[in-house]
Amino acid sequence: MTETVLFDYWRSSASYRVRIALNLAGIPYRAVSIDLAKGEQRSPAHLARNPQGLVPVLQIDGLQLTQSLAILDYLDQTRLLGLLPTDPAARARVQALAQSIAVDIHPVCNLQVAAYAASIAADQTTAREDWMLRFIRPGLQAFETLLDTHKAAPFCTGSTPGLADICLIPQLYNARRWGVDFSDLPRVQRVESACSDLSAFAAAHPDEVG
Ligand SMILES: N[C@@H](CCC(=O)N[C@@H](CS)C(=O)NCC(=O)O)C(=O)O
Repeated sequence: MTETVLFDYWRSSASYRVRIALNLAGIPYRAVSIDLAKGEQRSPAHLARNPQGLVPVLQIDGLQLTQSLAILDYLDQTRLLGLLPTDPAARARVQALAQSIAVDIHPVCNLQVAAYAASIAADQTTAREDWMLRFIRPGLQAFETLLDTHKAAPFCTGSTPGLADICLIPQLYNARRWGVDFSDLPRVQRVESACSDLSAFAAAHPDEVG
């Protein structure tokens, strides 16, 4: 069997998603840090792994995979994690929750996007924080409303953790990092509490791997 290697960065939300899924799957892996603060994602060695210059990259089963959602899908399908329901309508709802974070919030708050926005801001003192607040807070408020519609518990969409939880928890870490308050979002907080009780989530936390 080939060794599973995750090229990641401790604070990267997209990497954090994959760490959670690898833990849920019980797959031992070696983590190789790509230091985003030092620009290692743009090194020739990393660009050879991922021409996008992003983490995570996962080497598994003789494959080299990029894009966290694609990696989660691969792990779900090959390790039968049950991250998505089989019913098409329920599946679409879970994907909508997950994508509201991974497709809508996360990309505009990515390192290079936020850094560029801050660099062209008139007042640069709080530009990065203002940018994060501008996108993360409404995104989480909408997520709370979507959760309210589902009325599932204790996780986003039921009694077991799924794709939406895997996307939410790293986004909450990121929100705290940038001082975005979500103490008024009770459903989001309940999901966070349920996930933090699971070792797969706890062991993937940036403080555990950084
Ligand atoms: N859609 C990609 C996004 C990956 C991504 O944005 N990764 C960030 C860290 S969370 C990164 O590598 N940023 C490096 C940079 O902006 O230079 C995925 O889900 O894997």
